[in-house]
Amino acid sequence: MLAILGGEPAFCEALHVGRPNIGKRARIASRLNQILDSRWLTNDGPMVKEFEARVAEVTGTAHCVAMCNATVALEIAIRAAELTGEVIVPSYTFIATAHALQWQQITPVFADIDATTHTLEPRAIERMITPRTSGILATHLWGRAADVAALQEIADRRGLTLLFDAAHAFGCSYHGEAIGRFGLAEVFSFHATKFVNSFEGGAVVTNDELLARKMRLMRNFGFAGIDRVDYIGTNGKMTEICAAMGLTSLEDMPEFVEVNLRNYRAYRDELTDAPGLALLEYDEGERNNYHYIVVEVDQTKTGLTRDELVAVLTAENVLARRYFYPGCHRMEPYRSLFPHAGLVLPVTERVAERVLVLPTGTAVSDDAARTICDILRTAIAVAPEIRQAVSRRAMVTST
Ligand code: T4K
Repeated sequence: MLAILGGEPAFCEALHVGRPNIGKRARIASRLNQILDSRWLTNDGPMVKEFEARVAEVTGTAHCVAMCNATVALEIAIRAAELTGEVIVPSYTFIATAHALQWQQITPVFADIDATTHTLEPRAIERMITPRTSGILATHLWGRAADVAALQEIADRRGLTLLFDAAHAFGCSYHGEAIGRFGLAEVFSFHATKFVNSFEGGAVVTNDELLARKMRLMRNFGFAGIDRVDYIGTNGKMTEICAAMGLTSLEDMPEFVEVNLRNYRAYRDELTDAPGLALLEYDEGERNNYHYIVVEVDQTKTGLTRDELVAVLTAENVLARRYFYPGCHRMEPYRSLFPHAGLVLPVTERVAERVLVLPTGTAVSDDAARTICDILRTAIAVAPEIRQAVSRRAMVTST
């Protein structure tokens, strides 16, 4: 019996979305010892340099500038690219994409997404361009590439700079070419919850040498030498310990992909005939990291809302997420600044109400994935009972 109806939870230990992939411990430990022995802990040390070289190699880019996290990396990339005024972004993304602009007084202008890919819809971008627009910052959501060719065509035709938030897309490709090589620059996240992690970390990759040089100055207070500051800068440096974790994660990438792919296929097979649950599929002709298991819930067929299914899973100790609900435009400061933004974001609003992200990664087995699908299918089969149980719970918690 389902836990929400009074049964025992399927899992004793919680299964989280975002549980980190941990590379080989012995390698992490030996790198840590190397760092401690060398007494070089941060400030562009040897591990950071090695990490940058490996990331540039994997992405086939000329320059990689590692940073303390992707949010700072986005801020620095935006500043180094000299974006001003307004920049077009999706609202259906992590809040950092918008904040990185607003933080430096650049207005994020939210454009709608494509209902199938969940990435920026090129025609929606065209509608939002004004004389103040200086660029487009597109997200490769769930690691699936945005419509790079269409975005580049618009950027070229309208004289805009194109940047990519590639936080989810390390190790992925677009038309067979590694993500990292598109637009003026692309930004990866190596946060703990990402496919490849460095505890906290991020990087900008680019083929533009001048931009890379500027970003190196900017991430280190603008220092161009001892006692010499050439530029306004901040502290965006990656530490040696983070680079050590990042290097170890990079070595274990093939294993992470293998596990993610196995889990993705288990979810796909099990959900094929689940009414109202559509798994977002990866194009197996591309390189993918398969790091996000994304399901769209069609309430008219499941008889349950996405949020009711989240309640069912939570009772079973499966901590699914509603990424990226409710959309940046419904969060502050954007909700107050642009109270009517939703009017031009119908797809964003619909997708944000329907998406459910399920656990995967090396902390999750394919058997666990099958059990999760079983729970979902069982819940749908007894939808009226579930609805009652969820509303009873809501009443109890509100009194
Ligand atoms: N652009 C995009 C498109 C992004 O998705 C992100 C980050 C960024 C930019 C900015 O990158 P960074 O500046 O962070 O490098 C999490 C991550 O913190 C965030 O990095 C990530 N996107 C976002 C999608 O997910 P929250 O608010 O969901 O975090 P939290 O604390 O709720 O954790 C998520 C799940 O992971 C939970 O189920 C718990 C689990 N978890 C988390 C950590 C940190 C673990 O099991 N172990 C851990 O160590 O944002």
